[in-house]
Amino acid sequence: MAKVLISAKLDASGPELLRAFDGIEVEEIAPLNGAELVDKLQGCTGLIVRSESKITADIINQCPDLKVIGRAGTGYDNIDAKAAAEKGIAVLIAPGGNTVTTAEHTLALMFALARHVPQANRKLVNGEWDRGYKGVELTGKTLGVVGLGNIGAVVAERAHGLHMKVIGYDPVVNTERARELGVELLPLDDVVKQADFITVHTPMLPETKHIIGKQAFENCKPGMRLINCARGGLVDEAALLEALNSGKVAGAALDVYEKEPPEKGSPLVNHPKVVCTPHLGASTIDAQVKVAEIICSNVGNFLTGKDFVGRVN
Ligand code: 9EZ
Repeated sequence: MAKVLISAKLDASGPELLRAFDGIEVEEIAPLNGAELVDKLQGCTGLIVRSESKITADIINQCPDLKVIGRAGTGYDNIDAKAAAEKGIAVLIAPGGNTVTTAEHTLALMFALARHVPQANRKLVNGEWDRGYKGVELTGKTLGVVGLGNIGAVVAERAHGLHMKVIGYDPVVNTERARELGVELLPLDDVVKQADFITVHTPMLPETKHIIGKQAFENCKPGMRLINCARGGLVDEAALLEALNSGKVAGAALDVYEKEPPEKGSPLVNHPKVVCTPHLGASTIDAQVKVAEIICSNVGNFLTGKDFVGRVN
């Protein structure tokens, strides 16, 4: 009997799928860390976590029965996948479960940014009837999509429905795929020069750190608006603050931050030209159901010798 420990709060549909596998026993507990987690993992062949548990080499080395670690989501910064590989432990993610939800949050923030929705809402709640906000239309504007993986591609597709012109930069996407997406592929500098709105959707890599920084804010159109629903480190926050204060950048919509949560009173979070949310990109009921089902069936398939997807190590 294989035992899988779920150290996370998952949508019930996932564990239900996992329990339906022959020969798999499931225990669900709150997200644990350190010695407490090691203790619960003795005798377990599978582990499923979200982002709360840090699966270090130290933990991995103390769990000799472990064969597979599932991450209910897509990023896996909280799992030492290399240390796992060295012990022959597979790390699986739930590819695709968050894609549409995160793309939709990007669009929500783009609309909010274009029409100052949060700022106007705040004033009205505070008893002020201020009709002075002048937004901009999205129709006819150019959207620059930096990173055309799964999420970037959905954003691009939806933006066409809004009658935006979509241009993009991604060194790993070929012209054939770009044509399929209806996106004009350009060097990053040209995307930055031409876009009215820029949205970033790259993975966090050494070469993507501050991919939107001082240089981008120098080269961009005056009045450009920036959206980041991907990773905090992709945008240089100090350079963004300067560009907002100088007036070069008209606004920014942020769901992610270099440090999460940002400092209380952060000048960016409190900036009148910034609309922001606390890393809610993947937070829908629908995505949580999908992610739970994908990771649980994936771990179940792995442990019963069936086809699985999303191994990252
Ligand atoms: C995009 C990327 C890297 C990148 C890397 C991968 C899908 N995707 N996109 C922009 N895997 C640098 C700049």
